[in-house]
Amino acid sequence: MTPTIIETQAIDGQKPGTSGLRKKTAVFMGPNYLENYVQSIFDGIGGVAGKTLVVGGDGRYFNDSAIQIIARLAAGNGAASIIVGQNGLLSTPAASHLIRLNGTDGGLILSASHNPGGPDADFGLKYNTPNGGPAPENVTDKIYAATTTISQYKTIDATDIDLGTLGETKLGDMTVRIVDPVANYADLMASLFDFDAIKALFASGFTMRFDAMHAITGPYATAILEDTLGAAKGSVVNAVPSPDFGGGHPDPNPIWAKTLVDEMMGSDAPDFGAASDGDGDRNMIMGRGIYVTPSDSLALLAAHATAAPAYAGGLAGVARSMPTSAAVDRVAERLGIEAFETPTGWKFFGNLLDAGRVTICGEESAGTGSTHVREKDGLWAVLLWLNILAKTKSSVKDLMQNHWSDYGRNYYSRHDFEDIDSAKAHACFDALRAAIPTLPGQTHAGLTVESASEFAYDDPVDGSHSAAQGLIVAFNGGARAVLRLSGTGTVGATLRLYLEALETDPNKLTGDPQQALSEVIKAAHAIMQIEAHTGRDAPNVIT
Ligand code: VG1
Ligand code: CO
Repeated sequence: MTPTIIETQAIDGQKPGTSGLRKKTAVFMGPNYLENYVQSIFDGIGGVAGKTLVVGGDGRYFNDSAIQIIARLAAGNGAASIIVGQNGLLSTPAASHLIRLNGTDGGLILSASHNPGGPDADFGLKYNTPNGGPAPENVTDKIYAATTTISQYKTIDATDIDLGTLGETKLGDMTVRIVDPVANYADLMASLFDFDAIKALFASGFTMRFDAMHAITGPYATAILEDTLGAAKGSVVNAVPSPDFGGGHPDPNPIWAKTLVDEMMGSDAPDFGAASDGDGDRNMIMGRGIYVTPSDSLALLAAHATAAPAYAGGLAGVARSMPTSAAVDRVAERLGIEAFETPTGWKFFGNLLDAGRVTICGEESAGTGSTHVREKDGLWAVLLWLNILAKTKSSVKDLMQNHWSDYGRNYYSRHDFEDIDSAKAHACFDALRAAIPTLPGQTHAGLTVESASEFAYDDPVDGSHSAAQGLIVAFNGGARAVLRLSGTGTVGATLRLYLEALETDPNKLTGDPQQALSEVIKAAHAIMQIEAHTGRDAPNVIT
């Protein structure tokens, strides 16, 4: 079938951020916006003629129409085939798995992840490479360059694909395979974990609540937790993905998953609570009466991973993003394995995972994952926790408290100042950057600055260099404050202030993090002058 060539013009601002391109839905639906970006992805990766791609998304508003447009462009560009989740749905980790399982030339994931969805909210698109992981910077740079010089795109004249029917069809000369979004992923999970032990745990009366937040993990969690592992019916709530996530904000943290937090802190709390985000790659973990901070969850999973068959032979190494607490580093030290510190964003873990240098990695933003795919994976983290709970026969609270007694506790919190005027946020950030040389030796709120630096990363596998990855102020005694500008927002700017202090006194391990960090918070504000720059004296989200 002869492709149709459509003339177009470059559109400003199609620059991928921390995880793909995210914009207001209306922007993505604007004339040629999606078409330009998809053609630029294809051009940036050297064309898709004869190639196979996985395509799927988190089901947010515009997901299905966008897939039809992408399919026509793929056919117009001569792709051999596309593998699409039924009804256009695929969680991000499931898409990563399908890319790897089928040895495809990568995939397109439609999601703005934890950002809200709907006609007035956010949409996003990212390209994942053949290893199943988000495209690294050298690839996204080429894609962005292509968006600035594009003059035409190739599509075909064809009617929509029937996304609802499983099986193979044709779109022009291209084969379209519609697959069950859950089945292969569920098989993968069964191959990693001791499902019999988890079944026995549920059979013994263990209770859990999983909040899918009206997003993509609903069908996955229902199939795996309830139908396969025997969690009581109704354990999974908000399980039907909706285009606007039930009007909510599908970000699994104590603010947006407050209903779950209230239940877990209440008198009738289940034994275990969890939630995932819009596209299924994040996790929030709770026990009865306890919220597990993502950095602690990463450390605990690393310490106990051998409970699961997939990791019984031990871990090759671990990695965390720079702003993530150092709790996992001390586990690695004890285990005698390597620990890596990478910039924010999953794309930086790919090389380490591919090279077999690390087995488990994670971020403070509730992302945890392993070698099984090349994305963070919310349900995977939940299942590893369940496997550990089944094997140790401990409660979440006991596991965490024993962990802190053993290793000390890295008190940790992230304060987000969202929706700030972009110029003001950048001025605040730039002022701190400029002050770096003068900070060491200064004392604020009783804390003396030991060092201040801007984080840069040299990838130990391919040697690539990534500059400007966040500002670190380290204090004597091991506490630190980190400042970053978010790369996933769609309006204004978000300043993220990450706070951490290590406590090893056995009598001070069960305090409130905001209390334990109060000196660091004061010192950070004195140094960073966030209020003077932005007019905001308090964060609007604390995790
Ligand atoms: C945020 C998180 C980061 C995460 C990224 C994508 O990025 O901080 O850790 O990898 O979102 O997660 P930023 O640049 O806004 O801080 V997801 O689940 O939104 O794809
Ligand atoms: Co996500």
